[in-house]
Amino acid sequence: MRILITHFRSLATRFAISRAVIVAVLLGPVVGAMLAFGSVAAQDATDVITIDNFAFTPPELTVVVGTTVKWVNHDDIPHLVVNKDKAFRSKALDTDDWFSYTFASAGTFDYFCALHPHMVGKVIVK
Ligand SMILES: [Cu+2]
Repeated sequence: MRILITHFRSLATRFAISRAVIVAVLLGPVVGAMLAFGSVAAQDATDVITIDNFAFTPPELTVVVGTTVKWVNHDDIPHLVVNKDKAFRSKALDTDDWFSYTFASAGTFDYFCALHPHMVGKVIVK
C-alpha cells in the first residue's frame, strides 16, 4: 500500500511538471510575440534625442508624421528645447528630465536651447 501511494505521488509530481511544461510551451510564443510587438510598436512611435555635453544627439533626426520625439537631458546643468517657429517649448530640463513632442504634420523643425543658443538641432518630419 505504501509503495502504491509513493508511486501515485511520483505520478502526480510528474503530471504537475509536464502540465507546467505544456503551459510554458503554449504561452512562450504568445508572450514572446507580445513582447516583440510591444518593442516594435515602441520603436515606431518614439525617437529619442539625448542632450549630452551641450549638444543634441543626433543633431538632425528624420521621422515620419505621427512620431513622438523625446529629448532627454544627460547633462548636469539644465537645458531647454525650443522650436524656432514656436511649435513646441520645453520647461527647463534638469538632469535626466525629458520633454516629448508628437509631430502631427510634415516639415522641418529647427530648435535650440534657450539657455545656450549655440545648441541647435533639427527634426525633419516626412
Ligand atoms: Cu542648454
